[in-house]
Amino acid sequence: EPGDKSQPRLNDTDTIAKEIVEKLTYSIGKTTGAARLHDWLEATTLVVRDRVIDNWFNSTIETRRSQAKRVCYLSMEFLIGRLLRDAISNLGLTDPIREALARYDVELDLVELLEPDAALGNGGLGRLAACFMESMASVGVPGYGYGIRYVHGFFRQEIVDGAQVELPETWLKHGNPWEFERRESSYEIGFGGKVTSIEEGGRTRFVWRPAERVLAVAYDTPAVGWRGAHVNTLRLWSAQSLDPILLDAFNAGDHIGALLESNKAEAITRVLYPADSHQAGQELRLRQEFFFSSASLQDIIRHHLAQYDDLTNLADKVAIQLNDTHPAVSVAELMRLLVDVHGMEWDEAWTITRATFSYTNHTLLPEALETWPIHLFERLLPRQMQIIYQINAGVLREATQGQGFDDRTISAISLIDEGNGRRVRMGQLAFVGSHAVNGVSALHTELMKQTVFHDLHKLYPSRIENKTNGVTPRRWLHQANPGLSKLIDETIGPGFRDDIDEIAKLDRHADDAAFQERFAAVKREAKQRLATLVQERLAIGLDPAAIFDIQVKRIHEYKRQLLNILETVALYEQIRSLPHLDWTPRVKIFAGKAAPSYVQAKEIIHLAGDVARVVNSDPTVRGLLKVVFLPNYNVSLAEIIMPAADLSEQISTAGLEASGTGNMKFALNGALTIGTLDGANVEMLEHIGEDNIFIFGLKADEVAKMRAEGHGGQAVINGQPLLRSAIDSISSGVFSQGDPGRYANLMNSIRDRDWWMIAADFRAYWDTQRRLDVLWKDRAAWNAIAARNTARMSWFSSDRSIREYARDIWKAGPGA
Ligand code: 26R
Repeated sequence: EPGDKSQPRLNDTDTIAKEIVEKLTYSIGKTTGAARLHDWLEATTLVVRDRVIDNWFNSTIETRRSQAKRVCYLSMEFLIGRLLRDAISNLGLTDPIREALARYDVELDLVELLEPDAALGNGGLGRLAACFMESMASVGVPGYGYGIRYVHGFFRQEIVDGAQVELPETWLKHGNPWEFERRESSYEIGFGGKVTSIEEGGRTRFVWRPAERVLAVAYDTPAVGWRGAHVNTLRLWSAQSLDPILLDAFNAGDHIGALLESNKAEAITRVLYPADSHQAGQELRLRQEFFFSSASLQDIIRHHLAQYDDLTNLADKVAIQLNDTHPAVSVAELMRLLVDVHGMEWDEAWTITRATFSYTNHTLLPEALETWPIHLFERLLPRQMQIIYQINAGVLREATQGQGFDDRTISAISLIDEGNGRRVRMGQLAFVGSHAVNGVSALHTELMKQTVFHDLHKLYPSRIENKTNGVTPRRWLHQANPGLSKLIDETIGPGFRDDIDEIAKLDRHADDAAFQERFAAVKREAKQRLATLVQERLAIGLDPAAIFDIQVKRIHEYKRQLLNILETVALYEQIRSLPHLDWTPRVKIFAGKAAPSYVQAKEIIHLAGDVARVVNSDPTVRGLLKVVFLPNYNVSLAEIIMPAADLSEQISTAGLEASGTGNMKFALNGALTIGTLDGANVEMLEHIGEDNIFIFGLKADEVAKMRAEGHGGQAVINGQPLLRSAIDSISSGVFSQGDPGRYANLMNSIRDRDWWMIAADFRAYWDTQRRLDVLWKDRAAWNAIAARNTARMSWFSSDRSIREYARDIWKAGPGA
């Protein structure tokens, strides 16, 4: 019986070695002598996969048997990265597999490196979804991730002549052993067409007749929890044409035309949109959003009806989490399915819909909030548009009856923005269609109430709550940092691997000199690993004795890589003019991708590279300052970078970073943080303690106030010679010889509007950096702080986040 726990597979080295050779022989058709590293990867993956599948069946059967409530996490992005090491580690197979491969002179670490990095996401939101999948499985929440199986994930970044170049990413090139196509789980998705109505038993029934139909086909990937106890499913949808070839056209000799429709259908899931800053309003993006929303909801309903008589108890048996507004059209689509397809009364359907959905907001940036032109929405999704009008009428009725809602507040609440050529506001739709709406850090949640959702919050005052983000300690500590994990094992025992809160026991050791030294040795090794990578990829030599000062994340004005670069230039100039001072050696490392159409972000990448070239070739700062821009930042690179940082840069303009999760990965791995009081940094300060984190700069309310008062940069710059000189050098072409105008726009934006408070925060940032220089010289003090960071980060585990969602929002999972 497959999945039968009474006959568990053996996990000793002999058994594993035998199975790997068997897979190599019979599934791949290679002898051990002829096998290439890729073949070993495939064989190893298949052996691990068998064990995953056993547990997967058990989990699925158990969820069904117990009629447990399921959590469906709808997300346009799942930035899962590589899966083999995660599965091996969570199943406790690391040693036997390493030893089994070693018998054939194959190194597990090298095999793992060959797996493509699945980059089905842009950044924070997508990586959070991946951490949540792992934590749901680890905590034992029956979870289903629903998303899109992009053929091309997030683009590969190359730097050519200093500028970012985007290249297509092809993770499926060699096939994907982790996914299972489920042809039987296919659904039709409609677009366009007409809505007709029929009178039926005193009730008007609406029928949508789409002009186009596309097939959504499911691909399932198992998500393995810690110790393999629970395995959940990530179900990604792929678009296929219903008629692969239009026979009439084909037979008439139009061979190309016969394929047009299938190309158009399959284009829906071809590529991930690489923008995370400005919503462009592209039709294909709206098609993607509806495509995966409708497929997921049809799947959820079919699943439900296979187990229960009708849909009246839907909200008791499923919770659907909307990861930002990208799947927000689901609110209208579920209403359509309940009312038009399953014949439910509007009011009952609305009650069920609200009770089923909840919504997480991940950004307050006005330019990133999704709205769709009414004419586009109406053309593509005519019935959903009608439903949105009807939902809106109900909400506005409630508001008009409420106290203190004037015309301004009512138009702010409306799902339709009448101001900008009439648009559908997806945030409002997600909000009113959900019983719970959450922000991703305490500060962000507070700002949601004060800004974007101010008026909806007044109408529904108990709907918004906070759920601070977290990261999975399995990937970001156990797997990424085996050296540190081993040291923790040896210091406080292995209990922290099952219960991350036990890591707090390290605190007692933070002041112990012997422990500090071992902690520093682990850090040093990780830095050496990163230095080797930088040497190999960029031919830049880094000294692990220097502070590794790292900022890795998407390139964005609000994240202020530019502030970091200006401080680097100022430091460079100071070292040059005062070379005999006792400078602390530093390595400044940057990595991150810019949205292809984000001009300023691309200029920032160019500037980082230009500064790196000049600084790294200047003998006067040799041994004191190095600058590196590492191309193609992704999950796999992050796994090498996080353990190697001494200093983590979390320096966004206060009020703009919803949470941040890189901040958590760095601190967990013993980096000190230099940061603003923004996002989850605020809560990190509370947990780590103010002596162990380096906070500087304006606070969110001060930023808002200065912006309102029309702050500009020039006056500040005039009073700060270091900043002034750095800006002047960049403007005069010191770093862009032969092209002095290259950074004119970037520099002028600081002089004029200083919207991101770079000039305003420069001095505080510089001073804090110099305090860190001094601290570095007292290595015991630095190491003690670093160890306390690791000891005090357990609250930022995504297990804690998931338990809070499960308890407060989903009412699902163990103990529900
Ligand atoms: C609409 C479209 C252009 C778009 C906008 C924004 C697409 C994607 C995004 C990404 C945003 C929503 C995002 O990733 N936000 C990040 O979410 C993380 C997880 O909650 C936070 O840690 C991080 O602060 C936030 O920027």
